[in-house]
Amino acid sequence: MVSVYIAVGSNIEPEQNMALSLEHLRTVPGLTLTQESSWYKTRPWGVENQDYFLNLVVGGKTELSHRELLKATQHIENTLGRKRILKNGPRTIDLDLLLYSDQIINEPDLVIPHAALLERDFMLVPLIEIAPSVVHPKLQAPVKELTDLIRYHQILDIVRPPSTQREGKNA
Ligand code: PH2
Ligand code: MG
Ligand code: MG
Repeated sequence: MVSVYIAVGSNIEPEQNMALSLEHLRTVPGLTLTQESSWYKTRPWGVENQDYFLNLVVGGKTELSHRELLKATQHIENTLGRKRILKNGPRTIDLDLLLYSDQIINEPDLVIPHAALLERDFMLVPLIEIAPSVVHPKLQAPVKELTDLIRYHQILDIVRPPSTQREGKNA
């Protein structure tokens, strides 16, 4: 079993699609989610003339390989109607693998740690919220010490507090 951290983002019916994607992630065989960050309302990065995003990060344990996990997340994206029309454009759901164990992976379609993890606040801040001491495998430092590397400050608001403080968490 290894630890994994996944970033979730949406700006098409984001409340609904974030909730749906979490439900799907919880049903992936071989993956157990253990942590969910707050939900952050964020300004769109890249293509600015589009609706605001919701972003969060989940943490879990998995016995899947990184390829199996990528396949599972892509399947969820497709199930939720993800269309790849415009780079950085509107999306129903985007599932990005941020960290997989302490591994450094460079494959044509998968780079871990995620190449933008440190520069985008909507990836790093929710990760720090749930796993401040997790070590970035390239920089060999706890992620909580890497906030100076953020280049894009897109977070506007927290729209939902951490799930551990939410009613019905254990329901
Ligand atoms: N994802 C992108 C492009 N721009 N902006 C925000 N605020 N949040 C995202 O998740 C995001 C983005 C490409 O994946
Ligand atoms: Mg992305
Ligand atoms: Mg993606």
